[in-house]
Amino acid sequence: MNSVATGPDSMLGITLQGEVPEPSLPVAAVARRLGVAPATLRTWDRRYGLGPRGHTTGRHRRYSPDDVARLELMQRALLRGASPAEAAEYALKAHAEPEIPKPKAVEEVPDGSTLAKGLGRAALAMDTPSVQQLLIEAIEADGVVACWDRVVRPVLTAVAGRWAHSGACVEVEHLLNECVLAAMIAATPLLTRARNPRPVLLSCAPEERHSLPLYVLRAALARREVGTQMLGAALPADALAAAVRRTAPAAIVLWAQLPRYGDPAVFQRVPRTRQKTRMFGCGPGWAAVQLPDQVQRLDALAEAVDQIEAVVVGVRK
Ligand code: B12
Repeated sequence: MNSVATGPDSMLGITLQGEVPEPSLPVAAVARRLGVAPATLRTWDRRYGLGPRGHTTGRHRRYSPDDVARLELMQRALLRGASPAEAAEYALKAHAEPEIPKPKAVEEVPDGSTLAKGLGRAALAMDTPSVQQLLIEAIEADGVVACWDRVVRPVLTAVAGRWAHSGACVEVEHLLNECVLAAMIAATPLLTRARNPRPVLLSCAPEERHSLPLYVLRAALARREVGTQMLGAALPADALAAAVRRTAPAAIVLWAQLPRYGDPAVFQRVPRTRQKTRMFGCGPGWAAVQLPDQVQRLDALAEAVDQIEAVVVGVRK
């Protein structure tokens, strides 16, 4: 198991299971990677303390992944017009050596990617432009499902772990939540001609405010030209019934994150329509309850996209 001190990125305690620590790099390699002159690196070290932490006089300088991460933050801040002093201060603060002892819960983030580490760092630094940029890059690179599962969720879990342990980071959770919401809405193509004649209704269970996964699902379905109707957080049961009567959706997806909001009775209150409406229960909030027979449980995003598409438009050839 990795020891935290040598982990590639200790900011949010994000260490990948079984990961081989990245080697440290000599000045020339770091200069090449950042596209700056070696002399600049020496100046940044001398003037701002942005040098190799483990360097001993007389030995060749070697930059650890943490050292390089700080330089990358310095460079990104410079690119955004900060003065060298401001950029250095930001980089040192945003990637400070962890003084706070890390609670066990946040040390292991299975499946976290390099982008996830970058997102964790930027979120903790409350660096909205970098958070937004990283989300755009992740979605462009691998799509909304991979961005959610491999980049966003590991960081949400790490932030939640820190909140559960110390009560800290609520501001980080909210910032991340709003940035992900905006990124997923921006990644949702407007459908003029959806493949499904009747919409897929997406909503949270009554009082349930964890709606983020529904925005990811909507973006993923829209990218397959499956049209949805987003009703969002905490939809009262009678409003759900009214929406079904008015739109006769092909399917209903109800999200419950918290067990206290996973009450199966809400499905019984859905009125029958002339045309059949398939119902799905998604989220950990339904985990501990028996869902009505006509309701299908979906446990993963990718599976949900496939299942819902298959139900409302048939499997794409
Ligand atoms: C963002 C967030 C919020 C935001 C939600 C904003 C929004 N628009 O969604 C806000 C700030 C509003 C919020 C509020 C609260 N929250 Co909150 N929140 C979170 C947080 C950080 C992320 C939620 C999320 O989207 N997770 C992503 C989930 C879905 O990922 P996952 O669990 O890894 O997913 C698994 C499955 O669900 C599935 N999956 C993932 N995505 C998808 C998508 C689809 C379509 C499908 C089918 C499956 C699927 O695959 C995964 C592997 O099995 C979680 C912590 C966490 N990591 O979940 C806390 C968390 C859920 N919240 C918690 C709490 C306690 C609250 C509050 C009660 C706090 C308070 N006192 O006010 C309120 C409740 C408000 C309410 N009425 O619902 C606790 C719940 C503890 C518990 N009992 O279960 C958590 C776990 C934090 C913690 N560490 O304790 N929260």
